[in-house]
Amino acid sequence: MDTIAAIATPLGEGGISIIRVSGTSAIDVANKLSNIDLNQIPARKMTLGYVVNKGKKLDQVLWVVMPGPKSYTGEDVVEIHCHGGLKVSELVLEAVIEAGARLAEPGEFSKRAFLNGKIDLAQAEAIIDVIRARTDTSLRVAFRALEGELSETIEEIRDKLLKILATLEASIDYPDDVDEPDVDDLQNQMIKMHEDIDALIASFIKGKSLREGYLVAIVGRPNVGKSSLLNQLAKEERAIVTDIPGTTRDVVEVEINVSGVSVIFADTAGLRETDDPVESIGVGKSREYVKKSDLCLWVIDSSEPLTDEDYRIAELLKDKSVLILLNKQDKPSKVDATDLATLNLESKLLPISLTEGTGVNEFMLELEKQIGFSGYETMEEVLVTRVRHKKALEKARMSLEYAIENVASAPLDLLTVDLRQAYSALGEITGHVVTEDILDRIFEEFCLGK
Ligand SMILES: Nc1nc2c(ncn2[C@@H]2O[C@H](COP(=O)(O)OP(=O)(O)O)[C@@H](O)[C@H]2O)c(=O)[nH]1
Ligand SMILES: [Mg+2]
Repeated sequence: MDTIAAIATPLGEGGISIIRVSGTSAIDVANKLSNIDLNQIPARKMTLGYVVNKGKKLDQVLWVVMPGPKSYTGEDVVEIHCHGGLKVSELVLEAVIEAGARLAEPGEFSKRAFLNGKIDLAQAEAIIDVIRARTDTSLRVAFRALEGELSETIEEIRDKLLKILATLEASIDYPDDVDEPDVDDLQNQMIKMHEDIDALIASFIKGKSLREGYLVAIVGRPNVGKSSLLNQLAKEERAIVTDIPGTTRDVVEVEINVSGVSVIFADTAGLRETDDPVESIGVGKSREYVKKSDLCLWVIDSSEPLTDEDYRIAELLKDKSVLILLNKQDKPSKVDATDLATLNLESKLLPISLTEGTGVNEFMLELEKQIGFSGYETMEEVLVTRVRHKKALEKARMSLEYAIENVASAPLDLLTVDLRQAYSALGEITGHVVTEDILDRIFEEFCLGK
């Protein structure tokens, strides 16, 4: 394949910067710029030298030559470790391009690693998850996927499917020599596979929040204590708290690790009808956050009776998962259980006083229960973290369901059609079955130089 190059380290000032070159002529291209013969230096060891361009020394560097197939991409790879400055890495990259390499597209190194069979598609996706992980738990999950845990689980199911297919096909092709397979046995095997796939699909709820993080919108009327709640969670004054309704106009986001899950808490403008143009934009944003959030914390001022605004909020939150915080418990309560029942929300109610700090621990425990993720280290469960994987599993499950339903009545060759579909749907996850545009979409998300 043609030779590609990119800066593999983040752009900025640092100790070193690595320019990575990969492709059929990687060593030849790099050799044009090296003061030492890169064909003669020991493979996969660092050798001190210079990058020399048009007779001028550009930088003192460490050269590393990794001949394929024992390299990240499976092709010949050269790494140039130069000083970690913006200009110097830029000039070295330019020199490499002038010497005959092409600038790599985002994720192109990893794409080549996939195309050359160094990693499967689920592992390639795990690489980007390792890089993007924000908490120890999400890092563990991504790393286990990179080590091939998910791929192995999928391959095991595919192997079983293949065995069944082979048995069925043998009895279709050689009806005189091979007995018809036992229907009960076939059905049991398929039911077991169906259960395994079901469990994987069910793990997506947890897997998704671990990989993508979680968005919690703090909503409610003005002046109920939303910003006070955000500050309490952030353990610092992140949002302005005053007794003037309409203080918060823009959304203030704080990221917090809630037992392994990276959670963004968004403090929003109080929901009310307003003539103030700035505040009204803020209220519009609050509504958007409600829509895109995974959980809403609805703060209610229990020292004031419910208003029409509260009923409008209840309407807005109707299809969301909601925790209701009855704040200002230090003051005499004007809201009772009967009032709250009229809101028609089946949400958990938590009494709290943000100024006194009462109820805060109970609230944190409830939050951890709803979104937290502890004990992953010791867990055997393989997690599905990507929509792409979940969709493929659902496709496989559907084909398997057809097969299970029809196993007793349908002709054998019809059964093989369903099973083959399940087999190929699962193959999409590991990349055994993949189209060019799916590949492009996956590697587009990567950073340059990876
Ligand atoms: N008495 C009492 N006042 C509170 C409590 N929580 C917040 N407040 C006060 O309520 C007012 C509005 O708080 P703020 O957090 O700005 O509310 P927001 O408009 O919903 O963001 C401020 O004066 C807070 O000090 C509480 O638990 N008890
Ligand atoms: Mg506020």
